[in-house]
Amino acid sequence: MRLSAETVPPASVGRPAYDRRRQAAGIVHIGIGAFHRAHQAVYTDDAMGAGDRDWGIVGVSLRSGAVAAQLNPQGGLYTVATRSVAGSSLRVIGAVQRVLVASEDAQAVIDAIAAPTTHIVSFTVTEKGYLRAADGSLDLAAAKGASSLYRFVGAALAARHAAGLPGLTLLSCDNLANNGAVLRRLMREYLASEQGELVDWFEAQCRCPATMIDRIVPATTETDRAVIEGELGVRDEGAVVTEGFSQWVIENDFAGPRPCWEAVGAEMVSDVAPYETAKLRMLNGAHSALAYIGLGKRHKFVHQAIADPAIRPVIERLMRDEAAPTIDAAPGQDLAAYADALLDRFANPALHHRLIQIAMDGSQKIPQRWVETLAWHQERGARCPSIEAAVDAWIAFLRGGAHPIDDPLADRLRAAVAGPDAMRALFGDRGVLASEWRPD
Ligand code: CS2
Repeated sequence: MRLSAETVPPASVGRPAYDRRRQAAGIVHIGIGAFHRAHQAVYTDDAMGAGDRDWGIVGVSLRSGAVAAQLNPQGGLYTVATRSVAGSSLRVIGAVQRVLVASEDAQAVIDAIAAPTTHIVSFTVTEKGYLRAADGSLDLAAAKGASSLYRFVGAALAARHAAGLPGLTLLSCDNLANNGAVLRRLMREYLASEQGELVDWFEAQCRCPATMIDRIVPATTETDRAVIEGELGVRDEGAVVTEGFSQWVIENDFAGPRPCWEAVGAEMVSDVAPYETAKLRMLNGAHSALAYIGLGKRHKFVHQAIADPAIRPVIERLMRDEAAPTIDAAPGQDLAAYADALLDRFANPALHHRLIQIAMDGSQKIPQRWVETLAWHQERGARCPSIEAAVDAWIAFLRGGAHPIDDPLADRLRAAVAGPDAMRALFGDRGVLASEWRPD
């Protein structure tokens, strides 16, 4: 038996506190992976539970039909399992109404975004999904391709404009520095090239707030599904597993209506940058270091790597002595306490967060996680021994052959580390990740 609207879960399992059938879809979410289901969809479910209405989510997968096959037969329902040393709790989330697959039905995606009830299009398409060229501008050839977010949003904006409908809020929930401004610039570049007549309307009618999103969500495994089936009494193909902690800081700059996410734990602020920078350089920077250093020492999971006495001090220094000083903290933002909390979160043995999952797409992650910190210190004549150790571990990982390199720039990375001076080939003047930071 699959999870469905008819399922009566055990009393300990949370469930939607509102009438799902009466909600219009106010949000289209592009990139409906585990992270969205364990994070933004939970806030939205809470907001509707607290009395907000019509914020159902239409999920979109750009390429694969896997999530649609998991969720559509369950009417969009799925379980979030929260796991810590204190125990596990389950909750059924009802915010997602259905999942569309863009590669199978592009028009349905465009229609969903162009629907008058839609006010927000949110994104978790990962760093590479923004289709940036090496210099940060839009890779136009890729942006015209079949699985480009820009094509769908561009076509839907044209339909809204033609129908006299208002613009939209485009909400990036990916780990990019200045994610809102980046999305705005890239979307504008796409429109300027393909649909020039929409540029002014886009700028006047649409908003792209910045966000800092944080929750550790390992990929769900078959074992997770089996355990959850035991607890739930029915099979849930769409279940996700996560930690107790969750944070969402959002720039309060929306084009139209939005859920009252701040009533259910999100923070609406005028400037997300201090939170976003701290998260990218401390949490994600430490994560990537744990991944490459940990894999080099044959660990499999984050909690194992952080427990290794040879690794933990490197990670502590990376967060406290290298990343934290580069951050211009907001009033009340305590970076030392943040580092303490992160060490506890990494140590959570109830989550089996694979290092290899974090090691993926290094070329897309390392600039905002490590290189900005390296450059900040270099400008002041200082060095970052921990991040430098992490860079060495990345190079060893790329050279090692023990794991396949899952990265959109895999070929260029492989070529760069094949030569004698991998550091220069990666980070030097014309290196794959050339930036303001120069290795010596
Ligand atoms: C991780 C992130 O896979 C990765 O690269 O660093 O997904 C991380 O778990 C999240 O950003 C936590 O909010």
